[in-house]
Amino acid sequence: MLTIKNFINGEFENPISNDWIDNYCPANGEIYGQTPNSSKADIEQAYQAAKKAFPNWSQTTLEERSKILIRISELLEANLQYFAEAESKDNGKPIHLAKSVDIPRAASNFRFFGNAITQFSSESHETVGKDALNFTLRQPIGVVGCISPWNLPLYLFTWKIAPAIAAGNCVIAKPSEITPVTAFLLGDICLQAGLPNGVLNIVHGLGNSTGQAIIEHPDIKAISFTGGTKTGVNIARVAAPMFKKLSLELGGKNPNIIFADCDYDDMLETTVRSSFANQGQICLCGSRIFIEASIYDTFKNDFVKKVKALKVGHPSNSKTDIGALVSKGHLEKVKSYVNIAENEGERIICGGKTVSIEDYKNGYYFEPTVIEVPNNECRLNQEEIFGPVVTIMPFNTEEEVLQMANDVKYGLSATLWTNSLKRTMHMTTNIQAGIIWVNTWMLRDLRTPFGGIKASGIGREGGFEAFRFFTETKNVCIKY
Ligand code: TXE
Repeated sequence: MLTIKNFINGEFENPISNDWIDNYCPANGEIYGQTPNSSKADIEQAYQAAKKAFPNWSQTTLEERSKILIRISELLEANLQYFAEAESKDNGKPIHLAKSVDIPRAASNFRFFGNAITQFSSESHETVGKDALNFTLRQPIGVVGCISPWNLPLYLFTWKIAPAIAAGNCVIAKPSEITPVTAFLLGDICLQAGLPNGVLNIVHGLGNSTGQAIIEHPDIKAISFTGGTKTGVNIARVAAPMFKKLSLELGGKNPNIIFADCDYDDMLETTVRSSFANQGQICLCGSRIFIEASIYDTFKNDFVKKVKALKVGHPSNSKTDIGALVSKGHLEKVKSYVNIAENEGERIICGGKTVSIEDYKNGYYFEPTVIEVPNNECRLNQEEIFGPVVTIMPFNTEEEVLQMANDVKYGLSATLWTNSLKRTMHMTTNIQAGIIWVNTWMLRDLRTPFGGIKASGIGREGGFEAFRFFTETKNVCIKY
């Protein structure tokens, strides 16, 4: 049985209240670990450690900070197999995905922000005609909170932590209680890399106890959060009276818009990935697929053939395309949407059922599912399912599909398939989303702004945007 501990002031600690949560393995449904359910008292202990570390850390040279972050990155790379196995076991994702995407990206997060901080600079403005010079300082905030979800556990956890500490802050970070293991293992890597005690404190527990204690703490001045929209609403409500800085990356219901003039084979291959990668549990997955009517039937046949060929299996099997969903509760949620589709009379073209895997009968497996919907107003097109379920429907004109793409409360990302430049410009300027991919999906450059609009959140992560979030801006005007 694995016992996960909090990492506070460079020490591994039990929760003060001695309250624990079971940690499940999604591949077989068995309990294999215990996670602290930390309380206010643990958060206070972490806060005191972070507060104590801040004066020195914020004055550490950029070269030194950069060196430590890059060392963390190298240590993650050196332990790739170990971390990938842990991530796959904890989350249910195929091991090859954890090994090729999750852990390499966690390492890249530290390397990228370790390098980027050496290039981040302040601005100066000469106020011509008034004998004055303004300069703008961007100073670390102090103690900040980072809260991350279960779908890309170490990948998203480090996406927040790396820029926060690179910018000179001290951090209290909470991974999802559903996938705590790789965050726990990161503590040891930080010690090996020589990160001073208290700079990063990793505290485990449930959202409504540990998470709530972080957001309610009056001296944790900024919160970077990725997770569900409902949780984001609660965080905004709690944080507003304290004027905390907030970055909220929330849910999505992203359109994947396919025009007949696209590169068909490339589109088909990528659409399978953008629908079902990571069991469809990525906030950027294109879960509403709109296809130009002239190629609708061809697409439907070809797509379904490819989806049926996807292998649902144990995450450790190298041939597995679709692993286990993250939890029993989440499996139930995904299943409930298939029931809704049936009740609403929508056509389930393939999938729609749980899968029983030999020797792992209690695992949380679900078939990749394609549902044909009659309109964009149905619940399946309006609500985030966050699993291996996509809808398809035809459209006739640009205006019609644009209207449907935007007629949803979310605005995270969109994917567009076309070879027309004119159409690309018209669509991309009018789609309501923070991130748009044209003729590709999930092609990431860490310098670019990342985040959504509408119910998908506020603020942008990535590149210097992340440093702007994790710093306070101060302007100084000197009259000479
Ligand atoms: O997310 P939660 P859940 C969506 C997806 C999914 C739904 C719910 O639709 O089905 O959200 O997932 C912490 N104060 N996304 O319930 O609860 C929690 O402990 C402070 C989209 O897992 O939002 C965890 O660390 N923190 C998404 C984190 O918030 C709180 C990824 C996310 O959990 C808290 C995941 C509170 N009161 C789910 N309550 C994306 N955008 O990528 C919970 N938390």
